[in-house]
Amino acid sequence: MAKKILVLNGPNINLLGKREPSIYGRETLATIESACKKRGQTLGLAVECRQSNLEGELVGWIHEAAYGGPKGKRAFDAIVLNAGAYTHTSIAIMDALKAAALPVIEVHLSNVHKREKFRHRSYITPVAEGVISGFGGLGYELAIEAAAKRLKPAARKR
Ligand code: DHK
Repeated sequence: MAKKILVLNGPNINLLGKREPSIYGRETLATIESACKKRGQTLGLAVECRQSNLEGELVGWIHEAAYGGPKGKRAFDAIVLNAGAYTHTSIAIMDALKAAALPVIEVHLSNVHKREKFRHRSYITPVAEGVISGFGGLGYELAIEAAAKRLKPAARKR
């Protein structure tokens, strides 16, 4: 069975294309999500994408990824996460990721380290496999690649 990746986006990411395009680009979330699914298909992975402006909903989806499968087992094998501004504030999301104990790839469209100081701190990074920041929508595809490599290290040759 194909491994499953859950791509989660947090607050304001639904406004991509309209929102501060000089920072976040003109690509819409729908375009990014379909590119993620295509990249997943190429790599033999099933990709599901969700977005929420609510912290608790993101926490619930992380729980579901880890424990919402048959017999309370995992429903997804890895999470690609852009938690938006919750990246810099949410102990609840960090704790949910710790509890889930699934591989997490953190993504940011912008290079957060070139921006305001409050964006330099991430509660996600300490529990993530790695971080991709500053490559716009491409970052999500790179994250899917990284997840594929993480999930099938032996099968993928480079
Ligand atoms: C997205 C947001 O919404 C911001 O709050 C983060 C991140 C950066 C991004 O670059 O994708 O600070």
